[in-house]
Amino acid sequence: MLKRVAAIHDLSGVGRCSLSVILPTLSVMGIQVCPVPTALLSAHTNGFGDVVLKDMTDYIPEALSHYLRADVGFDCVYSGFLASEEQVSHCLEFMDSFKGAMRVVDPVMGDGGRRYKTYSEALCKRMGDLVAAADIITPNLTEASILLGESYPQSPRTVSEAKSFLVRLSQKGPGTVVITGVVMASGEVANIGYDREHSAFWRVPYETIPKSYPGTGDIFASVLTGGLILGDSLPIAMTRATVFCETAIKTTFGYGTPPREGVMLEKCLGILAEKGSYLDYKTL
Ligand code: PXL
Repeated sequence: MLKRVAAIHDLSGVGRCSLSVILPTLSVMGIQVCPVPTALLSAHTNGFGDVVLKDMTDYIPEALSHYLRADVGFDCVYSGFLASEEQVSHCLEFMDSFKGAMRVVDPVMGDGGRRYKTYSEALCKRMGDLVAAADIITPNLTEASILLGESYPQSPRTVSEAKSFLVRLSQKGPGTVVITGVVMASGEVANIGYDREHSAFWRVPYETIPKSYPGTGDIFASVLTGGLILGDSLPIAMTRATVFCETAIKTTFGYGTPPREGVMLEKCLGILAEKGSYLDYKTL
């Protein structure tokens, strides 16, 4: 049987982020994705000016009731971009309704040290409640700082600072924490991870390019989630996700397309269907 994921994210028509990239990414990995849209947007909120946004807050509990009536189950509930504070409660209800389902929270709130336009301080605060209920979280460094109530670190992180970030986030609830885009004192940029049960810390360094593409965090979290659902260990899932994002970013950079269009996922998805060897990880 194929595994099934409920993906509670927005659907943005242009700019390759959220459900527009999560659906093909998890599908090509052999996982069924059932979209639960939190909002419909004409485009993501990073580079297209004033977007059209239809809030889907009321839809989520109605969809959940239907799934429960129809005896539809999920192996994983995975949340991302939320459009209102009430949606945090709706995500928690969703997670509580499917006992044993893996709870993945990508606490989408900002990037590059800044909150996204639609994220109020109150919504960011509520995101902490969702993180507390998660098994796995995948913040970038901006989101990790918001969750910890700290300012965005301008300087590189030492190994002990990086470990402290991971452990303190894990103390909020999730047993597995992965932080993306951490500039390390060694000069490396890495995705770093912590598995509390095994007291294991991991880092997967990657090469950066001088451009930033929206949606790459969504792709990273999807590949990581897919890998874990398929039985990858944490370091292998992190490596699979890092290598895929690096490939998609470098492919796109080579074509010189505008960053607001996101990465050229269509050119790269095939890699995910192949059996790769993902052993380039290191301990942190
Ligand atoms: O990729 C994160 C994301 C998701 N959804 C929407 C966004 C963004 C980032 O800009 O605007 C609508």
